[in-house]
Amino acid sequence: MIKLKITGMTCQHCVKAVNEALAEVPGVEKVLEVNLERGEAAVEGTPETARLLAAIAEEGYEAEIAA
Ligand SMILES: [Cu+2]
Repeated sequence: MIKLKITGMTCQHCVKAVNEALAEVPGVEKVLEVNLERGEAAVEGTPETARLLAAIAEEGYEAEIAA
């Protein structure tokens, strides 16, 4: 599982956009959660982390890998 910290999400539309963006990254088997309140997301699979971050950035949010 890869956990991400995401800043900039303000509503369920953002959650949906992030969810769909993550799901399209090669190597992502499943988006486990995108949490608006905590600004977190988790995916299952073996994607390149740089591509996860880029996919979120393309939607207009900032992301980093959560330790
Ligand atoms: Cu929104």
